[in-house]
Amino acid sequence: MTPTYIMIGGFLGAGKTTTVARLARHYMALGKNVGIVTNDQTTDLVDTRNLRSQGFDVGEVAGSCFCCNFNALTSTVEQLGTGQLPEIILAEPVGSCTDLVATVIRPLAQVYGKPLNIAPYGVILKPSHGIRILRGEGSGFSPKAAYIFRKQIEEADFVVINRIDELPAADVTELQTLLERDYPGRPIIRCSARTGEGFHALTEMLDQKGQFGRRVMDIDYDLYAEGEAELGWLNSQVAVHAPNPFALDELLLDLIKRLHAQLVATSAEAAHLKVIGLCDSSYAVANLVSNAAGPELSLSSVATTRTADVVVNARVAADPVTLEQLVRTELNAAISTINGTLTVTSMQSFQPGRPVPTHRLNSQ
Ligand SMILES: Nc1nc2c(ncn2[C@@H]2O[C@H](COP(=O)(O)OP(=O)(O)OP(=O)(O)O)[C@@H](O)[C@H]2O)c(=O)[nH]1
Ligand SMILES: [Mg+2]
Repeated sequence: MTPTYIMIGGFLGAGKTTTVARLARHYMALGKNVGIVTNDQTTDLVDTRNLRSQGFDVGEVAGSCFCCNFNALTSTVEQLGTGQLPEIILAEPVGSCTDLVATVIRPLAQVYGKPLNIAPYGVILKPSHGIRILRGEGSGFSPKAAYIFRKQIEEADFVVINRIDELPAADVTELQTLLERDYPGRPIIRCSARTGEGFHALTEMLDQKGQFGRRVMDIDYDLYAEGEAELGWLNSQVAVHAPNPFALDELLLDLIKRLHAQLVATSAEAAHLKVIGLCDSSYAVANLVSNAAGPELSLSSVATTRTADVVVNARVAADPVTLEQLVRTELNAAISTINGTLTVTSMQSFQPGRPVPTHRLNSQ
């Protein structure tokens, strides 16, 4: 059977990983083998740990985006499954990437050389920043980062308005109107990756066959590179030890609240700040998708422990040196509340470099 490649795009914190996990459960419930590929510009991905903790078969492309290391994407795909490729391959690109039709989807169809069904390319719209960008208001990011956000939608076969479980109905209607105004002809699906509301429409859309993955765009790579470089990127992993058992969920929430307070105080807009804490067989995840939205515990462990590994991934409109200082300070502060000690296993902070795609195919 020819494997199906489903790539779910969208801005940082839009809900890609949550959607991929729900889709994986959906296809597994139908009896299909599923493999997932995650992606980041460096190692220590919260998403990989999160999805593996949920029991999925996950391969990781860490160190560059799918578009800039196309061969790593295909070799990672080939390592999924046992002996043969899974029937469903779910791929999550980096949330600051665009031009993925020309650099990933067309090359998979035209260069890869092995048969794949390529599903329609869906992009998840992140309401917290999206509504401000589509209205033409300040989003907390510069116009260059907003350019990336808009380009992501432009190349989509369909757009998903996510988080309808919490969005006011008037905002959903407004988002739909703004999308229809600026991107006529894109099917729009309204759903909640968290509750599953609207998911049937998403899986039906993904099952469609036809002329998809063909919206190759004109794009200004200078602007794209400058927009990406305005984000500070930080991935770190620390080992926490405490003399007495502590609640893992509370530690993560305390840490993300502290980080949020500092971002607000320094007017550094969060694109996505995510933290996973792992102990024994339990794990918890806390997120901040925008300064206005505030922090939340998205997956609770209900665990008490004396030791945990904590992985922090931060994508923030701030320079990476400032971001690293802030994360180090707040990690120490949060861990001192449990009288714990902290060992930094890894700490990488940087600005994303200019995207230089392995392939860029204009032809349809
Ligand atoms: N309320 C609500 N929260 C959601 C929904 N989808 C995702 N979230 C939350 O939004 C946050 C970000 O979700 P992710 O799935 O990690 O987003 P992402 O697009 O993978 O983020 P990056 O990989 O960093 O680009 C998490 O806290 C999720 O729990 C939704 O439909 N409703
Ligand atoms: Mg993700």
